[in-house]
Amino acid sequence: MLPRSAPHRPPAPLAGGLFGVLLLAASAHGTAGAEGIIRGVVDLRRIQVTIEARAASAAMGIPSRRPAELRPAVVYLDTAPRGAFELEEAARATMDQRDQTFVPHVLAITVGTTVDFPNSDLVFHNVFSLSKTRSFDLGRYSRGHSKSVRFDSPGVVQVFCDIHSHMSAYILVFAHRYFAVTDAAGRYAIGRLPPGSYTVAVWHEGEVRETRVVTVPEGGGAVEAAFAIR
Ligand SMILES: [Cu+2]
Repeated sequence: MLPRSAPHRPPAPLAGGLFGVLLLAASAHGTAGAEGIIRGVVDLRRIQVTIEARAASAAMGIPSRRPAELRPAVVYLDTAPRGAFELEEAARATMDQRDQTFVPHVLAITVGTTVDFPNSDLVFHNVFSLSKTRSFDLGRYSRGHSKSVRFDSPGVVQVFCDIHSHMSAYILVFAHRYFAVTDAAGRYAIGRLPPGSYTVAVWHEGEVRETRVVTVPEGGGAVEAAFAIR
């Protein structure tokens, strides 16, 4: 069973201040049973070029192993509907260490999720985080071994390797299930939404890049919301 204490916990302070805000949207008056979906594309092309150029010049010889599609955005509701905090089951997720890269680069989970950190490389890694949301240090371990961390507070956790300074990743921990990581084409979809107005936030590489109020009409249905991150 998952703890149901998440909504009563004060939001974790975060850069940007938006992430931990967990307000309840007025949604009880919608058509009974009507559900909507907010979906669209986050255009990351411009910012990816910038990031890759910066990384290439900063790394000086460390080959970039991350094509643009592996640095996805996360789209989420800053205001979650009623009932959003009734998470059904304890979840499990994986962040692999492969080719001296965390895979995936961005992992989005709900509170109470345990993340496994297997080492799939021939070299040792030492996964750690100094994040206020959840700090940990897994120590060094070799190929075929794994350690896990449970995340019980919402917020952003930046993950590093103590041995390889070019390794980094993000884990976004949500107190509700209304979030989506963009796919290789930048698409996202947040479904099973009661009618109402929601603040949709787009996060990318440690920052909230844009927020916008999107309304799911009384009758439900699909609402398109496109974003362009520059
Ligand atoms: Cu490493």
